[in-house]
Amino acid sequence: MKRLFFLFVSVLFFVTNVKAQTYTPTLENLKAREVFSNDRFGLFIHWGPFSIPGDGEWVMNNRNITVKNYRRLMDFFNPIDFDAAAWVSMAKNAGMKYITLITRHHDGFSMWNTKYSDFNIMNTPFKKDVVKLIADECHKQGIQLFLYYSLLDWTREDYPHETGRTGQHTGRKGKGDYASYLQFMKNQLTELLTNYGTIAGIWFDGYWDQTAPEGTVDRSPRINWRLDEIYGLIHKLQPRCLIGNNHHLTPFPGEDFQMFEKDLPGQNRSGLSFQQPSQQLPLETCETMNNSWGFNITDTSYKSVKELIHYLVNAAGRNANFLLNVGPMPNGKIQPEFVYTLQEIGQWLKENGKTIYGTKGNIVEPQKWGVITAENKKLYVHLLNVTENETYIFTPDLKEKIISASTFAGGSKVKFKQMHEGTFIYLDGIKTNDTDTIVQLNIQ
Ligand code: JFZ
Repeated sequence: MKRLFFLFVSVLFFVTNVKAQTYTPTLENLKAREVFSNDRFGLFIHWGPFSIPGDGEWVMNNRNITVKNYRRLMDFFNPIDFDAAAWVSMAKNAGMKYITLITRHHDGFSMWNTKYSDFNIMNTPFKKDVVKLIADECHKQGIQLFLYYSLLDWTREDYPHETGRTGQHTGRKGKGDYASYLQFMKNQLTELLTNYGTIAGIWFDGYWDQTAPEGTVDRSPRINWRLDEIYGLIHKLQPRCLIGNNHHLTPFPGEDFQMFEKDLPGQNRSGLSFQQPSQQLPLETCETMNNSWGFNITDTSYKSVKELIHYLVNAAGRNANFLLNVGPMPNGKIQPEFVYTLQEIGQWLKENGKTIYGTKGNIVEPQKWGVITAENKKLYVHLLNVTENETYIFTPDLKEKIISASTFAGGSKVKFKQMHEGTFIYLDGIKTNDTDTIVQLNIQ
């Protein structure tokens, strides 16, 4: 009898699991994935009361600030210089096609008018719904909006904090209650997907709080997140809304894109990216302008315009979007160093965007000299690292027959020799560019 019961339970478990594993994206969702893949460049915005101490968005955890003390920040959040229109046009002028906005980070503060938590923007002196201001402006200026939403919460009592890797010193005493926390998240996500127009995607983060660290063999979660319920709700409310989750694992059923943090797909320099790039889903990689996501007043390790353009080109060459972050200041302004860099990238994209937007990558393995992007009957060979005395580069495995080659800028003829083993492209006589010399190959 007991045996039979176990059999019954395992069959039931199997059946429900199989059900959870099936996800058939709608046609409009598949279309949205394609649009997203073509976008190639977006703006990540980490902003909230955590910006005030000028010590990054992890300040609550890193400085062991209790919930009681952290709540004081709510009384200080009054960004008098915030101008949603200026942020959105800055992103557009940088050549970005979407914005991914923090709506609620690990500190649990909600940047919109939510009914489900009093720890929200309406209870600051600012008293304005930031998600609404930015969403309206994005819709007006025709740029897509993704919302970042943290699964991890350092403030709420019902978040299963006992098993969490972080947020252990915020003064919570009670026991977590995941059923209650899950309901809270569903309520909030329903608000976000109902009151702010079309939401292009939801960017989840914090799953890893309930697993052993990256690089550990067993990364199974300590709680059952029941993500299928959350994903189902999102796709029910807005079927084309793309779901991504920064869990640093192979994508789960129900997810529509795969993300990498501080690494190009296939790389693992950060120690966060052990996962293999998906062959089916659109890819995205996010990176910071200095070394911080949220505003950090002492972090001046700004990446150069050239480095960031290289990151964008390298991402496109690996079939991935680049989500570039800014951490605006507590007054609502974006620091001039970031504004300048974005302007310069925008200028570069005005001239060279044709070789990035709507292209495909992974034409050949990334090479020492750079990468190739492809569009229609054209291949764009991006020479990112060639020295002046190099007289040719060699690219392996081009399947298509090259008809002609020229520089993308200026269109002067480029000599090449295509053979069975690969192709030589000769650099003598062509004007190279310190950032990226692009050779266009017209193919059959
Ligand atoms: C996460 C956030 O914690 C971070 O604040 C930022 O929003 C970034 C985009 O995403 O970064 C991580 C993810 C995983 C770990 C640490 C930071 N981890 O596993 O320790």
